[in-house]
Amino acid sequence: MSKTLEYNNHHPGLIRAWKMVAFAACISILMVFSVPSVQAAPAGSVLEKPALAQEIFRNPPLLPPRRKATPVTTQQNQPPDNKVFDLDIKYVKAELNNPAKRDPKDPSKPSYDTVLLRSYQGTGTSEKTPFVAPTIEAKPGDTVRINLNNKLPDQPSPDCKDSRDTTDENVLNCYNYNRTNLHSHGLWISPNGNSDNVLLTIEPGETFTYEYKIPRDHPAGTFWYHPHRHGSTAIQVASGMAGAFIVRGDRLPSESVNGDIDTLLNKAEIKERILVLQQIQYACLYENGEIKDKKDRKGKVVAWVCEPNEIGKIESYNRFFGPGTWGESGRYTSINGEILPTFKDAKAGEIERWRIIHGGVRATINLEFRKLKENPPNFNTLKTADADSYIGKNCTGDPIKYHVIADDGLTRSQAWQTTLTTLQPGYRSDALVVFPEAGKYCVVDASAPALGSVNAQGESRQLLGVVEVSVTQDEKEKYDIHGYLTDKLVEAAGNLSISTLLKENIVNDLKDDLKLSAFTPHTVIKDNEVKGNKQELTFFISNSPTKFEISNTLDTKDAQPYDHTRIDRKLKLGSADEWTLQSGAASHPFHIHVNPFQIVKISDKNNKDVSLPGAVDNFSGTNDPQYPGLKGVWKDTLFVKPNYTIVVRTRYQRYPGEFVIHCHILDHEDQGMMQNVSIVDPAKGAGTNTTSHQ
Ligand SMILES: [Cu+2]
Repeated sequence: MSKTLEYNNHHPGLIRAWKMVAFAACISILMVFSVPSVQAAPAGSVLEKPALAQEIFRNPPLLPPRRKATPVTTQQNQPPDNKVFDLDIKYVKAELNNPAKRDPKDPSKPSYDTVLLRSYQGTGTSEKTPFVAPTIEAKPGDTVRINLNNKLPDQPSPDCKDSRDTTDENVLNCYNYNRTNLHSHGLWISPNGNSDNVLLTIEPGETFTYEYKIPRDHPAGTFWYHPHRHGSTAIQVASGMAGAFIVRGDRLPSESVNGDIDTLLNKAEIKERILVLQQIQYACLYENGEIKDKKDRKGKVVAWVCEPNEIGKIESYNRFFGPGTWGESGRYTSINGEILPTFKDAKAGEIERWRIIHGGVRATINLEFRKLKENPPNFNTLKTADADSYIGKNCTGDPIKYHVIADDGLTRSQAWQTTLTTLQPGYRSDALVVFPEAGKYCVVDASAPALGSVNAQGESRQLLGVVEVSVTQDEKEKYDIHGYLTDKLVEAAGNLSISTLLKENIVNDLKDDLKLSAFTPHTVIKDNEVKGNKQELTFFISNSPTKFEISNTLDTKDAQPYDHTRIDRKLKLGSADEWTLQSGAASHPFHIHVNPFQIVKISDKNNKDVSLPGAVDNFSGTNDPQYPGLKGVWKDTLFVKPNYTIVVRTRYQRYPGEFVIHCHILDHEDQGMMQNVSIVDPAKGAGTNTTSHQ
């Protein structure tokens, strides 16, 4: 145990992994059978305090006042498991389908590019799709251990031309690209020790065991994991190093405690799909490191190209990231490691739960489903530049209505009916989808306006894949989806093993426009909990030289790039803050580790609240669908556009320690758009990162 002493008084920042290994081994033995501490959350009963109700209802919207709503804390029916994953990180050479290239032997078929990319290999990985990480599934109460074995070479790739001799941690440096670590994005677990700690480095050749003790009251939902070492995050995530992390719950709601939405959906026998969306942005390079591309007559790059004998790689930030690069690459957003996949086993009228994870870097996804007309031209050789026209001619059905039930893994208090969901990098969306009739449906990524996109130049419409829907007796062509879904969920609620009174409440909730109040994981953060506590944050990009920065105020003059030795914010354990988020240059997805936040308000410059359901967000001239309906929603990642003011609230309910907030355009994060925050227990003072799991 003597190694644990090395934790004392360390500077925040990049702890070398060798210090951690012995420590991890020691605490593993101690922690495996111990019980994670469960700290009671403030009760959210509005009935108990009727005088407050008026004030509370104004902002943000609340759960219906007729029932209590507290975080789920009941014991899982199943005992906790200890799950172990072995993940090697190494270069993998594989063939990636490239619809823009034709098979010389059969031009009706696509060809492929050979690529050599960093990849997770090990438990649950597939040879066919090496550039997506395996899905990790766990229950609240489980301990998940991931043996991360960094087998990347201890030297920069010969193809890398990025600056190698700088000591500036925000200047991209080839020597960093094979360093790594792991982040469990959205998990509500400790940021310390060998838990969700992204402030350490696992060097090439080192092995490190991450151990996630998922508390018993952890929400069930859709989360994900990816590398997060400052300076190599974008390169590694863009190579496909990202996977789903699903927490499944079987806790029924009770009169005093909320339950898992899984219990209701399982009763309704709803099938699910897990979809990890990624942008794998490989290129073939000239000897000088420049990307081989194809230009149109006006000299505009229309695609990156690889000859048959060449190998596509991601070894540099030069032209790989930045505004417009994803579009010009002509690459495709992959789903679960496949390009333009066909989902074959859907049935008309069946409700499916789509757990959608944006695990990519440089595209905004606006998800729609549209019926594909009969006998369409083949889409397996569709170039991204031709996708808009193909969709316009062939995906001619109206976008189908579907219902979002969770954002970033956290169940909404009411299902949100929509025809389009915006997923920025890091976002998750759980949607209940019903394909109303047999046939084929296009999975469409609708166009995004410039300021609504992480590409900063707007994005054209793309095809992501196709769903083949077979006919059943229950074809729902003639039904309205909202009513059909309500009926199915009401029927399922009737079969839950809960008290008659609660069942009645849940049924009434569902009939009241699909409210899900009995299944939300977090209580509303009210004014009297925030007590006027404030945090301010502004993203900024300063010029000459370019610096990616964050300000602790709403003034861009205070913005600074990341410094691993600096704690940017000290936050008080047990308290709640209201955060005001802005951007002084371009749009950036704000992500905070560990504790999620609740959206209070998103205002444009005219002070119009565009987070309200039904709001029209057209301040920049183009209609942007991403904000309306987000009021009151809990998330861990949220897009911040310039000229908008976003107000969110978060509580630091447990887990003292140090972690980060950052822009989820990961190349921005790598270049300095990140801050260290420390949650300090007022009873114990600073230096809390000497503890391990809380
Ligand atoms: Cu950014």
